[in-house]
Amino acid sequence: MSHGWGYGPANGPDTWARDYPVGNGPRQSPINIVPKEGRYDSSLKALKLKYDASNAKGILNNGHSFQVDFVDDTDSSTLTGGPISGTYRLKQFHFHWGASDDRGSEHTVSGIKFPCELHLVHWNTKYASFGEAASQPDGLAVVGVFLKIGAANPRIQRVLDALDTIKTKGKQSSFANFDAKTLLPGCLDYWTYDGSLTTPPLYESVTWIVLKDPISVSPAQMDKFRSLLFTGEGDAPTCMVDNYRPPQPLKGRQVRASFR
Ligand code: E5Z
Ligand code: ZN
Repeated sequence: MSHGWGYGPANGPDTWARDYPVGNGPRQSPINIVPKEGRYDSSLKALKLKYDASNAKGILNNGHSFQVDFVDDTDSSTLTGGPISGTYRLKQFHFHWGASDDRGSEHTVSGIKFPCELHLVHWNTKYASFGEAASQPDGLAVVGVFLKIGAANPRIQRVLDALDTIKTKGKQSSFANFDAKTLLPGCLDYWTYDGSLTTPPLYESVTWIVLKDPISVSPAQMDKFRSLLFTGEGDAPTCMVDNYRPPQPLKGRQVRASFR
């Protein structure tokens, strides 16, 4: 691809496997979750998220989404428990969303799409760095949280207010003192399965942990996501919307549920 991967007709998800053949592999993400086919596993532990607000570092428009980045040189913001062994450190969170509220999530539940999906990305500290972990089969754990339309969510507003400072691709600004745990729903029941990055390089390195319960955002808050641009300053502007990969073949994988 002469212009790199994206979400348009010429460089979107249907084209990615040409440059990233693992995109046709056995454990690609996202998937459609069919609750009645998820097997309750009583051996699954409760998720433990220990996040330190002071690890929040910056916010970046990477041209595909925006991400809030965290300092990850100590074990002060970690994910343990759930389906994983050992300790995974929080690296960043980001979102995927639609051009309208009838689509935007990557995972679907019984074929139903949500307007947005939050991904909290963690790496396994048995490896030396995120970069090393990112291509290992047990390297990453991503917690996925669906957003649904409802009441305005005051806990996400500070993130949305920062988007004015990173409208175009490549812009970043400081984003300090933010506890990502405030973005999670009250109940941490989840589905889990072995999958991949949902963007190139599509590495099959992710233990997916998808929360059953969504969080709420208002229609006006969803519109704020759509005020970002895929394009850089000085380019012809293209709104950052529909930055999701559709569900991929399950290929015999088992989805487990932490709840009955
Ligand atoms: N949508 S997602 O949660 O599946 C997801 C999460 C993280 C990435 C992509 C999708 C991601 N992409 C960057 C490319 C990468 O991190 O994985 N690079 C790894 C190598 C590296 C130094 C990173 N080397 N830093
Ligand atoms: Zn993602």
